[in-house]
Amino acid sequence: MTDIPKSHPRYASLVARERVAEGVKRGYTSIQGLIAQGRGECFDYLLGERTTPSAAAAIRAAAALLLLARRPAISVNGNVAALVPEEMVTLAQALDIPLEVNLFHRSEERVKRIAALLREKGAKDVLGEQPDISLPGLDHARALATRGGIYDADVVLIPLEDGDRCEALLAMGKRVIAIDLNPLSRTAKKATVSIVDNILRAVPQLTEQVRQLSSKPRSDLERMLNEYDNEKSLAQAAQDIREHLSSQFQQA
Ligand code: PTJ
Repeated sequence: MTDIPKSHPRYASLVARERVAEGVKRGYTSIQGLIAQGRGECFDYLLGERTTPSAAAAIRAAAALLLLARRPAISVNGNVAALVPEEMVTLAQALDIPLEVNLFHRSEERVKRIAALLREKGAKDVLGEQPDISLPGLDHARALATRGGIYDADVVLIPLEDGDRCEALLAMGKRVIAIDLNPLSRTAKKATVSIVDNILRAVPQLTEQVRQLSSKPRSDLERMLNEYDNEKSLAQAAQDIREHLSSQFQQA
């Protein structure tokens, strides 16, 4: 990887870029993943590269939803594997649930490499290498699922994807948590809870919230979830972008 000095003003963003590039070199990440990272970077820039208060509220609602779930599951794609492999393993361990590799640009080699990476980072339960069923209504590789994992889950975390799987999962009666810096994405708009934040910042905070809320009674978690409104949260993200932009131009 390119050696980026910590003093560089764009250190965090450059390190993320390096991780995704490294993911491509090591065979975890698709070449298209580089473009997806660029789109994410752009929205992160517009948001001011921070976890906004509305994203923090979404993270809290997502933690409540995961804790209320009977059987939650987490989906991992090539960009997620490149950016936050350890953090995803820690989240799965905090919830005692499986990680399932699910790819849009699927190749068996890439699935194997991602699964091996997650196991190397300490994951006990990794699914996705032998999908045994398809999600109805999707005719691409993201439909492939595993019984006991995403297919049987009642709540699914789907970070970094903008597509039709969110709708397919909702149509099956599941609730969906998205992590997506683009508040305009189809997935962000459709998901039950959309965290508009960089996955690098969001996942450690999500794990922290899961730990903090795990001792709360279900009624408190249900109240937190009922108070959350995804449409309002996305509108607030758009407002956060407008405010950040105008603050930048006022300073100039
Ligand atoms: O590994 P595969 O084959 O499953 O492919 C993964 C990608 C990401 C290439 C695939 O899912 C894809 O093409 O995704 P999209 O449609 O580009 O959507 C990715 C979304 O994630 C976009 O809305 C980006 O803004 C957002 N995004 C990108 N990087 C980040 C991000 N959101 C949060 N944190 C990021 N670091």
